[in-house]
Amino acid sequence: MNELDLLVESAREQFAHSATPADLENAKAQFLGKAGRVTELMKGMAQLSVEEKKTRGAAINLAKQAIEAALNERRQALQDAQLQAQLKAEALDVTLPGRQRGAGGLHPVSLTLERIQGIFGSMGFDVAEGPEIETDWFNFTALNTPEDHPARSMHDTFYIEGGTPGAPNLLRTHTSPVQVRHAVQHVKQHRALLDAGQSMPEIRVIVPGRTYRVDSDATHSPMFHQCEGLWIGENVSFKDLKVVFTAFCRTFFESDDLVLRFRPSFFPFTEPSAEIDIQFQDGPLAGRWLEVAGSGQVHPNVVRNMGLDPERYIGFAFGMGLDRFTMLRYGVNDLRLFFDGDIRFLSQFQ
Ligand code: 2NL
Repeated sequence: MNELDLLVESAREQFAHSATPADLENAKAQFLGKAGRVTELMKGMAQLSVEEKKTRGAAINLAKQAIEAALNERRQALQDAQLQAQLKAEALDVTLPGRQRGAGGLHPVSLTLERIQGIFGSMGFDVAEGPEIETDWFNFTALNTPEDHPARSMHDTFYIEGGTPGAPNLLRTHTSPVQVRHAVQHVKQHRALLDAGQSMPEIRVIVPGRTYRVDSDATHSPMFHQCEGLWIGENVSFKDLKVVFTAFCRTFFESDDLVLRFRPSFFPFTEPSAEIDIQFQDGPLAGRWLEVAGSGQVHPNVVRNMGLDPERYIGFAFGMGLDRFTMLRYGVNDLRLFFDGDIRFLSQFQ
């Protein structure tokens, strides 16, 4: 092997030993750089004759081209290797199972509300909603609640900023104020009929929503859910209340032989008033009386505050705790479970 072949061979070897592009560029400089071996050989031709220069120059050029070819080959190989390594490192295993995301579902209290809305909807009740921050008027005064009623004390009601002197705004303690708002709107809408002495369409509505009272233990939460109902017309009686609420409870609890008891009671906004108790005939609660709602014939003062003549319009109202209905239906014994947000509890209702 002549000197030039050895040089090319040595370049190939060095290039082959260069493991990175930077190593390779260093190796290249040794052969093709300004002070490299090929440049040296070129300089070494200075003393040669013209003829000798021709053949020597051609030979050196061939060697130089061979080295450049070897260099490019190695460059390409390193690039390929780097790409392969990157592809391997960034490889996606498309056969791995995806990350599971649960479907989620409705909260048990929402499930109860959906049931209640469905049942009352089938009996022709609308659903109304309204503000959780209320005025003293809609929450208490319009509902015939006297100034000195205990419900109005700081002890029972969350008062907040705003309102008028002596009548601060508050977090509604029941959803009744929304029924008053709904009735007032309804009456306004049908004012012309009423003024003409004609009949207005009946008010038949349920109002579900969050309510607030200063109270907290295993069966009371400062925020709880209520659903109230109101039916007002020219000929709506206490009997209708019994029929409607009995049908509702039997459907809700899927029990045709469920017995209801309307026990005399008192509320400022109804007269007469009754607590509604239910009794299951079988199952774990069989024979026990359970209080599930308050009810009564809407007080004439409340009918008047709705903008209606109590001599002509009459009806009934009721109020029930959604949380309590949910506890009864699913056999849950601690109300706080509904508000802890523990997925192990909540997922049992899906
Ligand atoms: C209870 C008691 C009740 C009402 C709510 C009502 C609403 C209007 C007029 C008259 Cl607009 N009354 N609501 C009546 C009686 C009882 O709820 O213990 N609820 C859980």
